[in-house]
Amino acid sequence: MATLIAIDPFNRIEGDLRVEIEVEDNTVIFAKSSGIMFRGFERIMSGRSPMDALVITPRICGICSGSHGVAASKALALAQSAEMPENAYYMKNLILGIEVVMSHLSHFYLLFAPDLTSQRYKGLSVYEKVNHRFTAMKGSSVVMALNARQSALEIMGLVGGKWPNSLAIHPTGTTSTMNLSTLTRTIGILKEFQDFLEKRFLNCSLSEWLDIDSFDKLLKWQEKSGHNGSDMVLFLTMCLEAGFDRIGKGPNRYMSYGAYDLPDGSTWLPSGFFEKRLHTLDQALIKEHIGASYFRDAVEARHPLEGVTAPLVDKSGAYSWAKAPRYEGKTVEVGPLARMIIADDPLLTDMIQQMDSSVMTRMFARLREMCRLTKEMSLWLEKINPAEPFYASPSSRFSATGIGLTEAARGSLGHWMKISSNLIENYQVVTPSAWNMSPRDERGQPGPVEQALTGTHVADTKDPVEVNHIIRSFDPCMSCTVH
Ligand code: NFE
Ligand code: MG
Repeated sequence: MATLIAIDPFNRIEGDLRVEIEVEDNTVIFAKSSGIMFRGFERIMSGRSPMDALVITPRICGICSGSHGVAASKALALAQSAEMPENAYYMKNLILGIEVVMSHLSHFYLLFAPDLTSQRYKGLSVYEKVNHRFTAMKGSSVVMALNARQSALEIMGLVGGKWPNSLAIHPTGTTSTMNLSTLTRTIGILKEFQDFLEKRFLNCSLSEWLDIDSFDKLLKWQEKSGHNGSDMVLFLTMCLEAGFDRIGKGPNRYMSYGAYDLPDGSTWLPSGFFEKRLHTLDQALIKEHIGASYFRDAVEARHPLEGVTAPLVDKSGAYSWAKAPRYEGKTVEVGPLARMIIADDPLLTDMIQQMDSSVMTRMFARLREMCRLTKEMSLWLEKINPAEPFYASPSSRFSATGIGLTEAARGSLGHWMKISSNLIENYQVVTPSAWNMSPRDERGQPGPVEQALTGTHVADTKDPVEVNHIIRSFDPCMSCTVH
């Protein structure tokens, strides 16, 4: 007989998530991911001035407000045909980049790592060390990571004015600026953050770590560093001993909108849809489905520009306040793993070929991106010229549609707005966790997390720690999902 396990609330995440699994013969045979609270931000937006999106949408979430600000500003920029001075590209990239780095750091040390200290892992060679470094709030590395996070927050203050809910992000640039003194301070604080990564997290230079371009080389680096080395070596050893490379296989389809716009019209991270190989991304192929979501509509799926948010609390068969976004009708995974594959990161591309998508590859992609971004941010800082403008005068006229696509810490984030008579007629937000934590669609296709959980071997149904690892490897945020 199947055992039903409900994890509700799933702890240490933003927002309210309920996960139900059915376990038979120690194997998950069915999984359900539910967003259990409705927030209604999309309904709040109708009838307001388009520029209000810059103030309201960041408040969708306390941990990715900068990403929502960037998406809203890009949607407005398209609707206004706005142009930005060069400095503003780098300022916005720094606001987005520092938010993502801060999020990845917090995810690893504060959200994911506490589960590694479980009694379950007593037999592993690294158990004592993992407990010493990663015990919640007290572990020696956790304390240091909290200090590094403080440095990241200071940088955010310098580039974005405040966090969360910076008001500096605009379609025509940033209202925050830098002079020589703030620029020098920011460079210094970023160096402090990099010091933490190099001394504690990696125990080698950022460049040496980023030069590792295959899984074989990663294992050689691990051997050379030894167990006393770094948090990264410890985590790598733990992943392999505990089998994190064999749990949490997702849909193996990935999407990235591309992010970090540059003045020459390119982006630092490329966009794409990956299914067996890389395809050009076309946002017109996105639809949100509502078969198992508490919403009513005459049709089962719509492109976000035509999206409808009409709650129906007692809808039969529904189990989530999240809609179910699909690309060409297919489930796709978004997030750091998707971005690293689409950016052709050599280490992650090799790892995914050797061990498929898993808790381990998902975690490594996130940590890899944290390191890549830290290096890139120092280059963006060098490009800022305090003597040049950061902001251009905006136009007060808007065309009929605005689309703002970017990459938040957890994955692809899109804002779609329809404007008529200079007011918002419809505003639809599709967040990363809506993609990853989505419920089934009308065809019964499970969302990525539901799929990743199904088939998992659960050693102890009273303490399903494997299930926790898999869910957390996606870094869910439910405040965003149900917005
Ligand atoms: Ni609420 Fe967010 C991010 C957005 S949702 S955290 O990153 O957008 O997944
Ligand atoms: Mg939405």
